[in-house]
Formats: sequence, structure tokens, C-alpha cells
Amino acid sequence: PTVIHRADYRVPDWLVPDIALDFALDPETTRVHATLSVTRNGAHDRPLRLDGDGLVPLEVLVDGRPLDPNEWTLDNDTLVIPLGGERHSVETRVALAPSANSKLMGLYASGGLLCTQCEAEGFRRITFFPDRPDILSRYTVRMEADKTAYPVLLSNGDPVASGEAADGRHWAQWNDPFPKPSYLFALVAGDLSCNADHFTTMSGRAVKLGIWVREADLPRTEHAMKALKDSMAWDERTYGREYDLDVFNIVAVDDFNFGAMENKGLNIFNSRYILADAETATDADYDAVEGVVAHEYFHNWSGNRVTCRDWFQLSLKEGLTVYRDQCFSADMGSPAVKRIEDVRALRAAQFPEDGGPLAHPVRPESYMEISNFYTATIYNKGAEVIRMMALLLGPDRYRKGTDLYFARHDGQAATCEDFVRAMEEGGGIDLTQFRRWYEQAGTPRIAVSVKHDPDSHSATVTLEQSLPPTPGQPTKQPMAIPLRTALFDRQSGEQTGEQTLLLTQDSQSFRFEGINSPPVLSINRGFSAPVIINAQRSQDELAFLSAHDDDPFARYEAMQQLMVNALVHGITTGTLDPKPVIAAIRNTATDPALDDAFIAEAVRLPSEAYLGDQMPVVDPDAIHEARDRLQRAIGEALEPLWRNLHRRSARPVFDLSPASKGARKLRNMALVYIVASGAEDGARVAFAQFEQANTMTERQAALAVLANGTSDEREAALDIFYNRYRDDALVLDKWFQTQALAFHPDTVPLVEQLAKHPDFTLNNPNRVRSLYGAFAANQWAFHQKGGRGYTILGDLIVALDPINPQTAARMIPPLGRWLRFDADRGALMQAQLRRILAQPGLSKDVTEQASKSLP
Ligand code: HT7
Ligand code: ZN
Repeated sequence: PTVIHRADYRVPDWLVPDIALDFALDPETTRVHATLSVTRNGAHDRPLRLDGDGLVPLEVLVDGRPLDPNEWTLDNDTLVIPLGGERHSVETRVALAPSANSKLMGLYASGGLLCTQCEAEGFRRITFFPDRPDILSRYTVRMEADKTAYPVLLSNGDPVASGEAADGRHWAQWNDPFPKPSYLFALVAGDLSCNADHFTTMSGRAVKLGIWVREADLPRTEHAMKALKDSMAWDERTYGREYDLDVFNIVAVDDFNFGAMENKGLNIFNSRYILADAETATDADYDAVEGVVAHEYFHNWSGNRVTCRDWFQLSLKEGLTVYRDQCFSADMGSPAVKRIEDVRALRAAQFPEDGGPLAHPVRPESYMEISNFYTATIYNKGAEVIRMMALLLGPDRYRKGTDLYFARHDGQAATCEDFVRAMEEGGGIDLTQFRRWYEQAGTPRIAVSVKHDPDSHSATVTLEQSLPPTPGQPTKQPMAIPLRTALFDRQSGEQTGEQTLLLTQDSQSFRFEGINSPPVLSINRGFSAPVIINAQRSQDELAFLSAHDDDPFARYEAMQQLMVNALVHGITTGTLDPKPVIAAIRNTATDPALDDAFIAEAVRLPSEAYLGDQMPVVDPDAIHEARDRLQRAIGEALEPLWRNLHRRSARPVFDLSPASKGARKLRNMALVYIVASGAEDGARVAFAQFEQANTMTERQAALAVLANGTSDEREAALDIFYNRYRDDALVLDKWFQTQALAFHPDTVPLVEQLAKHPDFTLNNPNRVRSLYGAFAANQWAFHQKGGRGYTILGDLIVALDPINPQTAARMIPPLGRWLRFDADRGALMQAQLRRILAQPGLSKDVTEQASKSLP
């Protein structure tokens, strides 16, 4: 496949200021008639080139005249039309088969609906068009469909007309006044019901809000609607951004390759990020609904009004929008817990990506298939980069920078460089070196040492940074790294005043004055930079910070580091000392100043995968065994405490207040430790929680705990859960996921069985992710000796690629981590990658990921 390079960007030869689309919708054969007004861009004599993907032109007209087939050519999939004048009207007619579209890109059928997904390059599967984000057009859309099967017809912008047509059909027309790139086009037709509401903007305009779902799902849309209104108000308050159309619609669909899509005025969502009620959604699901609704809404400015010049700039909209949704969710709930969750997600997904064969900069230099670049690096590391700039500028200057960015680039297709320049000018700061965060891949490592000088009452903190080589980048330049840092006095427990140290050189020292005794270092507070710190702090110092640090993230981090040290020492030497961990947990769990949600986060053991990341070679069995042992020791030593917390945090009535959510989080954590203690009644306590739960948060947590064991209650709970929820796809996903994630000796054969279950299907990405995505994340089971897990994933990728290559390609990275494991496992993982690559007719998506993952 062809490789596209950032350096090859050229302005478009032809622009398309207006496009009219006419759809005769039908699931078997949809006819699309497109009329493009095209204008020559600059002085050149190059033909008009319109991207297509699997399209056959049935008719091509220029300025109303039908062309002979020899007046145009099809160059691979691209329609090439020589044009003589400066502006023309170009018409094409094509036919599509939405029901046969299993890739879920372009126009496809899902659960009786017809809907579209165009980002990144799906529009070319609908009509011939220069399908690149720097072509901004005004869209007029007319669609016609059977009135009984598709009573609701939606598109971008405002509805302008509708009427009856022959043969039981009807039509509607929508106009979008805002010029937009083709990836933001959307259309939905179906039998949908609407949760209708309204929002009055800061300038007093009334906006009609609609969330469109199956009628039976309407009661499950309240949380999403609240999230939407909260997001609209927050973006006005925080960024001065007002919504611009009279209508904002959201549609939920069951089959979706991603979380959601920010189409102008018509967001389309994976139903798992819209539907929520206490019976079927966990608190984490509620939070995800709130976060994704906000994310898509925020794109209206960071992505739609100001879009991307080319796909190398993807993080311009995604990094900024993730940062915006993270801040929103922090403001809606607990900032401390939100930060902990976001850092955990970054470390689980982005750090391994940055340290593996698929590492790429936040602004990549090349790609084969852009769908492969919707990554944790573009999204989550991109958000960290924005967060660092916000820290360096401070709130007021950051806001000046974003105001300037939005004002200067409104209605344009911009670049990451444009954003950084706006930050520089708005904030009055030089970000020359900081730009390396966009250029250099890899996670910086920082070695820290602290020297106390009693004579001068000062302490010197010395930082040394290094950035490992990544594919295509063998050597690196030093990064600009802002590290919020404080020193603590051991006796008083007081800190000496926080400073943001800006590390810009390979090695640099910073002096703190007024330090009377050897201090305890608190560094990267709030996780101010996405780096790995090696500060060589003793277990004693970490215990001190876990009790005294006034930065909640740093306090959590000290606790995690304490646990990691105990476990890594236990794994490498065979002797595990649980005492310091138990003491710190006791201290934290009984601290009356801490809230339940924070305690639950702080006492949770690091995941097996995170522990693997701390070791030179991952040993899945040793990690599992040591973590299990420590969990049991903590359970046993503090059993009365866990039982007390478990009882105390029960809530008879469901509500979504932070206190109630925190109580449920702590109750579930306590249950983990009660069962881990080996208490004779552990499974019964879990089963009782499972049966009596008044929320999915408690029910699923109890099911997960039982699924890890081999008790009779395990099978009973799994059966009850299945029979109760078998008709609810989103909850059934949890049933598959829980079993694939289970620390159970038979998880591998169970996953093989579940793949043959009548409710399993390769056609629904949520179901695929719930079984195989979860399994690949279960380090102990997936990496079981002998490579059966790798074969399972290899078989899946081979079977899924012809159906849905995007989803298949997303399953490759777990196999690409072979360098992190022993030689036997590594060879078996590579063998699967080679087998996949040998498949005839392999997609570009899987080819790129598999070939880059091999040496
Ligand atoms: N901007 C959206 C990206 C997206 C997507 C990308 C590839 C294939 C399918 C997709 N569906 C949505 C999602 C977002 O970041 O908001
Ligand atoms: Zn996004």
C-alpha cells in the first residue's frame, strides 16, 4: 500500500464551495446524485480528481452535459475529469448497497436504521468527492425513503422542507449554512423516537436539542441530555464558545466502529455512550456517557468550526478536545479522581504504544491507513501536550491563547503549528523547544536525585532526561518538561512551597532554599508531564507521602509506587514484604479527611499489565502470583476494616451524587479484599451483593469477583446474569467481557467457547471488543505459555479482516508487544503476525499494523 507523507502536503487543485446531495434511500440499493460546484484553485491545468472507494460512476455530467465514458477515467478508484474553465458544475450518479456494508464506513444499515460514518475517509464510499479535510463546502441534502420503515430523516444543519412522495415514500431537505469538510457529513434515516429539549445560549438564542433512539430506549437518554446541556453551558463559561445552529441532534446506533462522531449538528453515537440507567449502566458507564457527549459537543468548535488541514494534524482537534472533555468531567465531579483515572488510562494504553513498534509522534510524519492513527498517542498524549501548555501559560493566558486560536482560524482548516503559535502570541511565551512534543515519539524518562546541604539550608534537585529511540527516530533532542515539584519536611509534614521546574536540558539542577533537614521529594504533582520518573525514593519516604502529600495525585502515586516496589521486589527476589503496603493502606482507608472515591483509588493494587511495564521482561505468571499473594495478605490483615467499609458504603437508594458514586467504588474495592482474604464466606458475600444490588455498578463488580474464583456461586451468577440481560446488547457485552477478563484457570478455553456462543457475532464491534479486546487485556490468560491466546487472536483477526478491517486492525497491537516478553512467547507472537500477513487480500489497515509490528 502507498505511504502518505506529511511533507507532501499540497493545497487542493480544485475547491468545492457547494455541494447538493440527493439520496434515494433503500437498504439494498441507494442511489446518490451529487452536484458539485467546483472552482480552480490557482493557475494550473490539472484535471479534477474525485476520490471514490468501491464506487462505479453510473453517469457523469459537466455543466449539465452528460459525458461520454471516454471523457473521464477511473484511476484506481479516483474519478479523473479534465476541465477547461475556472468553475463548473459536476454531477455524478452512483448506487450503494448499505445492507452489504459490514465495514461500517460510508452509508450502512444498523438495527433497521440507515446511517453514515465519514471520518476519516468514508465520504468517498458515498459519492465521488475530493475527500480531504481542507475542502470546505456548503451542503444541501435531500433524501427520500419509505415512510413506514424510515419515518425520521435527519442530516446536518437545519431542516428546511419535507413532503410526501409516490409509493409510500417521503422526503426531507436539510441545509447546513456552515462550510464543512466531507468527514463531517452525516445522514440518518429510521424509526426513531426523540427525547426533545432545548438550550438557551449565552446570547439568548434557543437551540432545539434531540436525542434519537428506539422508543423503548427513551427512558435511558436522560443522563446524556443532562450531559449535553451541561457541556453547552460549560463551553460558554470556560472557553466563551456558543453553539451556532438552531438544532443539535444526537442519534444512537448499535453498530459503530468507535465511540461517537461529531458530525455538524448531527452527532452519531455508539449506543453504549448514550444509553444509561441504574439497572443496566455502571457508574463508569454513566461517566463515559457524560465524557463522550461532552467530547463530541466540544468538537463543534475544536474540530468543526476550526478543522484540520490534513490528517497529520488529527491531534489538533482530538488532543485539544480530549483535554477539554477531561477538564469538563473534572469540573462536574471529583478533579482528583478524574486525574487519577485519566493517568491510569494513559499509562495503560499510550505508554505501551509509545514504547512499542507502533510508536509515532503526536503529529505523525507518514501513514498508510489513517484509521490506524486514531490512537492513544493522538488523543491522550495529545491532551497531555495541551495540558502542559495550559500549565505553562496559566489560566488567563491560556484562555487568551484559545480565544486567539478560535478567532484567527474560525472557518479554516488549521495545523498544530497554528495552535502553538496562537498559544505563543496569546500567552506571550516562546514554545520553540516545546514543539518537540509534537515531533518526537516516546515517553521521556527522568532520573531524579536530591541533595540536602545543611550549611546553606538548601536542597538541590537534579534531573536527567532521556528519550528512548522509536521507529524512524534513533536519536532525540531534549524535551521541555514542566514538573510541578515540592519538598516536604519529614518532622512537620509541611511542604515548602510548590515550584514548576522546567527541565529543558539533558541534565539540570534546581535549588530550593530554606530547607533545614533532608526533605522528601514530591515530583510530577498532578502528573504535570506525561513522563516516567525514577526518583529512587525509599518505602519509608513513599509511606510518608502517601500520608502527607497535599497533592491528591501525588499521594495516590506514592501509594502506587509503594505497591509496585513491593511487588517488583517480590517478583524478582521471591520474597514479598507486604507490611509497608498494609500499613499505608490502613492509614489511608481510615483517614477521615479522605473521601470514599479517593480511598478506593488509593488502595487499589496496580494492574498486572502496569506491573509488567515496570519489568525489563514481562513474566505474566510471576506477576499474577505475586499480585495475588499481596492482595490476599492485604485482605487477611485488614479483614475487619474491609467488612466494615463494605457494610458502611451500602446505599439503599440510587443516585449519582459524587458521595454515592464514591461509596459504591469503595464498597466494590472492599469486596475484592474480603474475597481475596480467603474468608470462608467470601463467595457468599459476593453472591449476596450480586443478588441484592440495586445498581449495575455493584452487580457487575460482584460478578467480576466471582468470575475470578471457582466457587459454585460463579456459575450461578453468570447464568442469572445471562438470563436476566440476554436481550440487552450492552449488558450482554458485560457478560462476555467479565468472563474474558477473569483471572480463572480456564479463561482461555472459555474464550474459545464464548466465540462460538449464539450471541457472539463478528458484525458488531462492541461485541468483538467485549470478548477479544478484554481477553487481550488479560495479561495472565492471554500470555499463557504455549501461545494458545495468540492463536485465538490471530484467528479472530484473519476472520474479521474481510468483514471489518478497522476493528480487525485494532486487535493487532497486543501481538506486536513481543519484544517485551521472553523469547518463546515472542516467537509465538511473531508467528501469528506472519500468519496474518500471509493472508491473501489482506486490508490496508491490518497490513500496516501487522507489518510495522514485526522486526
Ligand atoms: N472524531 C471521531 C473519530 C471517529 C472515527 C475514526 C475512524 C473510524 C470511525 C470513527 N468514528 C468516529 C470520534 C471522536 O474523536 O470524537
Ligand atoms: Zn474526538
